Amino acid sequence: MSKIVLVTGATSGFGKATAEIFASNKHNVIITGRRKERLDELKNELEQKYGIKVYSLSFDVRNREEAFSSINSLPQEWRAIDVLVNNAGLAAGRDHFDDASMEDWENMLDTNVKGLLYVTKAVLPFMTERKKGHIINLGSTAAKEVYEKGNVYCATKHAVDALSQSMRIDLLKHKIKVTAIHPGAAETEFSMVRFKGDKAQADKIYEGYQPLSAEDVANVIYYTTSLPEHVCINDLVLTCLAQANSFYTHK
Ligand code: NDP
Ligand code: 8X3
Repeated sequence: MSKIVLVTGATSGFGKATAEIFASNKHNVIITGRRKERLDELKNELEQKYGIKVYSLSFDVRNREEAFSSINSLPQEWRAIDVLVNNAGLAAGRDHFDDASMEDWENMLDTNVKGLLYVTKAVLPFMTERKKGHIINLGSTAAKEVYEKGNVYCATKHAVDALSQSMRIDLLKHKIKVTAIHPGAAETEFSMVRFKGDKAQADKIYEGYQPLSAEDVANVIYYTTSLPEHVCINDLVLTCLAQANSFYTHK
C-alpha cells in the first residue's frame, strides 16, 4: 500500500536519495529543506519519473514557528504521514574544543537537536490520532563514539541517540515505531558543509577507501520501513567495509 513519507533535508545527500527510493517504490513523498529551487527540481523529477505525488515544503528546521506553520499548512490529504525521516542536519567545523566557534556549536545544536524536536512535535499529532507511524532519526557513528575535534557534533548525535531511545519508550502507547540509523563516513555534501566550501579538505575525508554513498544509506532506511507491522529495527549502525568505527578506517 502506498505510504506518505516526510523527509527533512531532501535537497541533498541521504535525504534526496531517500525521497527517491520511496518514490521509486510508488510512495508519495513530502520533501523539505531550505533550498526551494532544489525542492522544485526534485518534485518535478520524481513526479515525472515515478508517477507519484510530491509535496514540497521549504523551511528552516531551526525556526520553530516556521517548522510548525509549514507542517500545519499541509492539506488534509497529506497529513496521514506514515513515515517521518528526521535527516536534516550538519557538522560545522572540525576543531579542538578550545578553538571551535560558538556560532558553529549553536548551528549544530539548533539544527540537529532542536530542529529534529520541532519537526517531530509538529508531525506527531498526525500519527497519534491514527495510532500509527514510523519515525526514523539520522544519528551517526558519532552518536556512539566521540572523536578528536568532534566535540559538539558528536554531542548532538549522542542527543539524537538518547532522544530516539526516549521517543521509543514514550510513543509505544501510540503504536509508533522509532528507528535510529547511524551511518559512518558517507560521501555527500556533508564535508563541503563541514569545511565551509574547502573542497580539498572535504575530499581528503574520503581519500584511500570507498565510503558509503547516499544511496547505500537510503536503501537501509527504506529496508527498515519494509518489515512486517509488528517488527521494528530500533538501532542500526552501518559503515563502509573499510570503516570499523569512528576511530578506525583501513586505508
Ligand atoms: P548533506 O549536506 O548532503 O545534506 C544535508 C541536508 O540537510 C540538506 O538537504 C540540507 O538542506 C538539510 N539541512 C541542513 N540544515 C538545515 C536547516 N537548518 N533547515 C532545513 N534543512 C537543513 O548531508 P548528508 O546527507 O550527509 O547528511 C544528512 C544527515 O545525516 C545529517 O543529519 C548528518 O549529520 C547525518 N550523517 C551524515 C554522515 C556523512 O558522513 N555524510 C554520516 C552520518 C550521519 P538545505 O541546505 O537545502 O536546507
Ligand atoms: C558523520 C560521520 O565521522 O564525520 O556523522 O562523524 S563523522
